[in-house]
Amino acid sequence: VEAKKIRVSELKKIKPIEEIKKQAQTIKTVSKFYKAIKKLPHEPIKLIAEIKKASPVKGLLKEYDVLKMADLYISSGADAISVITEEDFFLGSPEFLTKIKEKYPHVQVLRKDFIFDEYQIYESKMLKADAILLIACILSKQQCKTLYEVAKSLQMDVLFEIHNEEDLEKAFFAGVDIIGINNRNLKTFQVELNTTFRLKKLIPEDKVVVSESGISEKVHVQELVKNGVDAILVGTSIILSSNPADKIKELKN
Ligand code: IGP
Repeated sequence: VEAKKIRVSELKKIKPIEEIKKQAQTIKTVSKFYKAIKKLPHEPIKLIAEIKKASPVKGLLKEYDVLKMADLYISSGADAISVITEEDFFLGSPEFLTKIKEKYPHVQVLRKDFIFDEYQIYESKMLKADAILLIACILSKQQCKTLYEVAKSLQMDVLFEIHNEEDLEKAFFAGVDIIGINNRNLKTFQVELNTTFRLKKLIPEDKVVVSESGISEKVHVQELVKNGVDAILVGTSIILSSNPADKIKELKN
C-alpha cells in the first residue's frame, strides 16, 4: 500500500483529482454487477471468474492471452469477471480490464486492486470498471464509508472484502450491499473455507455474499450453497486447470 500511495500521488500531479473527477462524472454507465451476482432461490451459484497471472504467494501462475481467457470464461457461463489490475505483485494491468470491457460491453467487470484513495475510484470509472474491490483491513472505518459512497455516486458497485468480525463491523458502518468473505488468512496465507461459514451467519439476509479464494472442488461449492452463499470468486483453480471451460461448468452446475 505504501508503494501505491507514492504512485497515486505521482498520478495526481499529471492529472489533478478535480479533473479526473469531472471526466469520470461524464460517464453515464450504470453497473449491473449486483444483479449479475445475486443468486435467486432456485438458481445455481453465481461465479465470478478471475483474470490473474501471478500472485505473491504462488508467483507466476501461467502466461496466457487475457482476451482469449475472458472469451472462454464468458462462453462457459461465468456471471462476471474479476480483473486484477495491480501491476507489481500480481502482474496485472489496467489495460486488461478496459480491453475486456470494450470487447464484451455487456459483461460485468470488477476491478481488483488495492484502493485507498478516491482518485483510484475515478480512475476505475475511466477504465470502464462496473465494480471495484474495497479491502476492509487496509482502510479505516471512515475511509470504507467515504470510498463506498464515492463509488456508488458514480453508479459503480463495490465488492467489500472482509477477513474477520472486525472487518464486518466496517461493512455495516459503510452500509455496503455486497460482502466478499476472503478465505485466505493474510498472516498464514492458508485458505480456510470455514471463514465463510463462520462470518456468513453474522450477515443479514438482504446482503449479497461472495466467498473468495481457494475454491477448487465441487464439494466446496455444495457446502457454500448450503450455507446460503450467493457467489464464488475463483481464479487459481480455473486458470491452472487443464480445461478451464470444464472447470467453470463443473463448479457452477
Ligand atoms: C481468487 P483464488 O485462490 O481462486 O486464486 O482466489 C481471489 O479471491 C484472490 O485473488 C483475491 C485477491 C484479493 C487478490 C482475493 N482478494 C485481493 C488480490 C487482492
